[in-house]
Amino acid sequence: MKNIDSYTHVRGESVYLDDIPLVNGTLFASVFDSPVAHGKIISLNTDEAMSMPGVVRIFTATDIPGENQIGGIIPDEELLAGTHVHFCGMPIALVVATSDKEAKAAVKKIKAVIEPLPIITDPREAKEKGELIIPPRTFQLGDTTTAWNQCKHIFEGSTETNGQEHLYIETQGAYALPQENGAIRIYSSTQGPTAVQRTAARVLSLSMNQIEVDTTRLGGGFGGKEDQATTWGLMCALATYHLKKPVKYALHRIEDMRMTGKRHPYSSDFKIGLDTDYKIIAYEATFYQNAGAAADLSPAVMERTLFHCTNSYFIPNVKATAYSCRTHLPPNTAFRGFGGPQGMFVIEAAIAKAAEQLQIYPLVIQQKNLLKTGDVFPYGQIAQSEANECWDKAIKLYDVKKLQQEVADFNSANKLYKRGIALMPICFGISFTKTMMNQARSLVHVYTDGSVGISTGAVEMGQGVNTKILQVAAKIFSISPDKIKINSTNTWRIANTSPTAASAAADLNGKATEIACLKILERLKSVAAEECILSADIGKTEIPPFELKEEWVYINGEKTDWNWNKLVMAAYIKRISLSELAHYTPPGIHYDANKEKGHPFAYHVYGTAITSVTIDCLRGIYEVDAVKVVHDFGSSMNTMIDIGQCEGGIVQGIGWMTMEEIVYDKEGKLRSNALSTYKVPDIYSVPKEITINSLETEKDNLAIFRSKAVGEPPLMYGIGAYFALRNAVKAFNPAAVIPYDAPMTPEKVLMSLYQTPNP
Ligand code: MTE
Ligand code: LUZ
Ligand code: MOS
Repeated sequence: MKNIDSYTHVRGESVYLDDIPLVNGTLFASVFDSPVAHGKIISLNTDEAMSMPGVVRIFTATDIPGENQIGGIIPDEELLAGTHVHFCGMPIALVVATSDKEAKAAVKKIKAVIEPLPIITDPREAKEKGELIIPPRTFQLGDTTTAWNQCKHIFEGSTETNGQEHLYIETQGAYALPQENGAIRIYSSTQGPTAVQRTAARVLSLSMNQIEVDTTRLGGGFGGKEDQATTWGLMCALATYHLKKPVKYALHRIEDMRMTGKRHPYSSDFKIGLDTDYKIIAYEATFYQNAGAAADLSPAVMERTLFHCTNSYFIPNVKATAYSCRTHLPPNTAFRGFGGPQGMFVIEAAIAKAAEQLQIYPLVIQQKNLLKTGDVFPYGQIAQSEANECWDKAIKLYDVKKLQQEVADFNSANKLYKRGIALMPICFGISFTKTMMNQARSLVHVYTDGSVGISTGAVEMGQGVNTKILQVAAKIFSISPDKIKINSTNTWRIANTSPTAASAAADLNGKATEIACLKILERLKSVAAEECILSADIGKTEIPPFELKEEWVYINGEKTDWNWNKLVMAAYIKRISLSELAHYTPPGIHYDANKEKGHPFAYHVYGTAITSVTIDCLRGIYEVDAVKVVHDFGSSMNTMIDIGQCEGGIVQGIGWMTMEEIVYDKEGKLRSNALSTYKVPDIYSVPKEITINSLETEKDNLAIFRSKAVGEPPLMYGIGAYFALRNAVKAFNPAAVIPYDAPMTPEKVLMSLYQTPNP
C-alpha cells in the first residue's frame, strides 16, 4: 500500500501550516532575539520600531498574563527574557505588524543594552563550574573496579560528537485565531499538540479546554518540534490573546537555525577492558552532554544515552555516568535517536581503539560481544535479542569476507584513493523512557454511508504514521482503504496526547485504533448475527460461524447478501453506537530511577549495517559507496514506508557523522547559520548504494501487528560511515593518530591523511 499522502504531495496539494488560508485581518509576528549569549538586560528601546510602518504592537515579558515559563521537564525557561538573556537567539520581544515584511523590518529597529556576563560553551567547563541541569546519573552492572583485574587489555580514550541541525523542510511556525469567549485555536507545526496546549494555558493563564491545537501534518520534525514548536505557538497565542486578531509566525530559515536548539553535542571518556579472546569484561564511560541554556528535553535525552551506552553488546561490568551541562547555547533538544546515537558512538570508538591497538578487525570484537536473548542490559531489562541473527545474516548475505578482500585489493592497487569498511550493529529500545508517556487514544467514527473517520494523537511528519493507522482500520474492518480518512491531530478530539516521538506513534496510536475498531466490529458482528440468523431462518439459539471479509458477511464460509454498508446502516437503525474512543498503554513496562533498574522498553529493534567508503587522498573528499543493511522490521506493515524510513535515517545519520558541522564561536554565536556554511547531504553525497534486507521475525513483541517501530533506529547505521572513513585514512597513513571527533569532515580527513607523528 502506498503512503496515503503521496498523491497530494506530488501535486503540491498537501496542507502544511503555510497552506492554511488566512483569515481577513491576519497579523504577522517576528521575534527580536538576544544578540549576546549571556547578559543582564539594562534597557530595551522599542520606540523607533513602534513607529515603523504597519507595526501594531510590541510585546515583552511584562505582557505575559500567566507564568512566563515554558520548561517542559524543569521550569527553567522563559518565553520572553525578563531580566537576563542566556543564549544568542533567546527571544526578548515580539513585534506584531500587518505584514511579515513590516514585522521583520521593525525587529531590526529595536535596541537593547545588555551588560555582558561570562559565557560558557563547553560542557566540561560547565561541569567544572557546577552548572548542571540535573544531578548526574549512573547506570551500573556488575563491578568494574574489581573487573579491571581480570582484563588482559585495557584501553582508554575520549570522544566528541557534534550537534546537528534538524533542517526539517518546513520551518517552525504557528497560526493563532481568536475564538468566542476568549478561547484560542492554534494551528501549530508541532509533534506535540498537547505540549503547545498545556504551555499556552500556563502562559496565558487560561484553562486547557480553552486552547485548541490542530495539526494536519509537518514538513518534517525529526525531534526538533517535539518540544520547541511550543515557543512559536505561544508567541502567536500571546499576540492573539491581547489583540483578539489572528496572528501568524512562520520562521525564516535563518531565524530558525539561530533561535532553536539542535542535537546535543557530547564530550565523553571511555575505558574498555577485554580478556584474551576479546570478550569485553568491563566498560566505563562518562558523558558530558552540552544541554544549552535550559533543560528542555535534556534530562530525558541524557537518560537515553545511558540506556544505549552499550549498544547491542552484552558487557558484564558496566559503569556509565552522565552529566547534563548548562552552557550558553540555545537549549538543545530531541533529535532522531534522542541521545542514543551519542552513547553508541562512544562504545564503537572504544571497540575501534581496542581493535586498532590489538591489530585486529573491530568486527572480531563486535561479533564476540553481541547480545543474546537472556542477557541483561545495564538497566536490568532482559534482552529478547535479534542482534546475532541480524549480524549473521548480514555477514552471509553480503559476503563480508569478500567485501574486506575487495577493499584490501583496492587499497594495494591504488595510491591516491583508499577504501574503508566498517560494520555497525544497532540496538534501540522502543518506548518513551518516561513510562507515563506511553499511552495513546484513538477516536473512530463509522458513518452511516460506511465511510470511516479516525482521529488519534499521532502527528504525520512524513514518516507515514497516518498510512499505518489507516491500514490498521482497513484490516480490522476488512474494508477498502479508500473508505477511511485520517483526520488532523486535534486536542479537542483527542486529549492529553504524548508527542509523536520515540518512534512509538504507530505502535501506541495504532494499537488504540485497533482496540477501537475491534469494539465497533464486535457490535457489528452481533448485528450481523441477529440479522443473518433471521434472514437465514436458523434456530435462534445457535450462531453459525460467520466473518466479515472484504466488505462482505460470510456465513459458514458462504457469502451472504449482507455487505459492510448494509450492516452499518442496520446497526444505526438498531440505535447501536458506530463510534468508539479507545485507550492503549503497553503492558509490562516500568522503571525505578532510584535503583536505575527496570523494564523501560516494550521491546528493542536490532540490525547491522556494512558501510564502505572511498576517499580521495589528494583532496580529502570522499564518497560513501554502499550501505548494506539487515534490519529487524519485525513483521513489516508497509515495506515501502519502512524502507523509506531506513534510507532517510541512514542518510541523516551519515550527515551527522561526516559533513554536518555546527560551529558556535567562543561568544556563543552560531557561525554555521545558513545553508551556505552548514552542509547537509544532498543528492550527490548520499551513498551510491543503499540495500536494505529484512530480518522478518514473527516473534511476539508489543508492536502493532508485530511490525516493529522503525522511525529512529536506522539513523544509527550512519555511525558506520565515520569508522569506515577512519579505516580508509589509516590505509593511506597508518601512523595517523586520529581523535574520535565527529563529524569526519573532508577537512579532518585531509589533515589526518598528512598528519605526521609527533617527533
Ligand atoms: N521521517 C520523516 N519523513 N520525517 C520526520 O520528521 N521523524 C523521525 C522518524 N522519521 C521523522 C521521520 C523521528 S525523530 C521519530 S521519533 C519518528 O519518525 C516518529 O514517528 P513514528 O513514531 O511514527 O515512527
Ligand atoms: N522523547 C521522549 C523521545 O520524551 N522520551 C523518549 O524516551 C524519547 N525517545 C526517543 C525520542 N524521543
Ligand atoms: Mo523523535 S527524536 O522521538 O521526535
